[in-house]
Amino acid sequence: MLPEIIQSALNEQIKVEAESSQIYLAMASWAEIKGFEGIATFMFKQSDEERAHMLKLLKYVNQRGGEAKISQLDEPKLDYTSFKTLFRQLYEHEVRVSECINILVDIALKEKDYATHNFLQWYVSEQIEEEATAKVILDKIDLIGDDKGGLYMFDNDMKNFSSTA
Ligand code: OFO
Repeated sequence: MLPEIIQSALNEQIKVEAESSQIYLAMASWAEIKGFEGIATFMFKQSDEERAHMLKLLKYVNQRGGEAKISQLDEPKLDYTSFKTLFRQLYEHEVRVSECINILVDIALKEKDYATHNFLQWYVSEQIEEEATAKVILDKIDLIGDDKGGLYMFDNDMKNFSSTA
């Protein structure tokens, strides 16, 4: 059985992952409308990955005899000034998600729930990758500056850019 405190913390994280999926879906749709085909492809993929993270948690909670909760989600509030601001927000969002995961790991340790602690290690590694990917993308964007040709190439590169295996 899952301790109550762990169940509710994991359910909170289910919501966080679902909101991440919505955020990247909103970014994908914006990029598609603006004609950034590669960025849109990348964001749609990110959105799918976050949904997979959400499902993984949901299944774990149920498998441990708990009850996964599906919460109402808030509409993503994003600054759509440019694709640069989108990627900045993506990075900042991933940093916040990492903080949530760290808090969860902490709770699992305090509760001596070693199964959950072990389960969460996958998310710890995932966040390292996602933060690193977001950083690489931000560095690329800085390199491009206002160069239109660079932007074209960047958008093209993003089609095959994937954060995780
Ligand atoms: Fe990138 O947030 Fe999921 O784990």
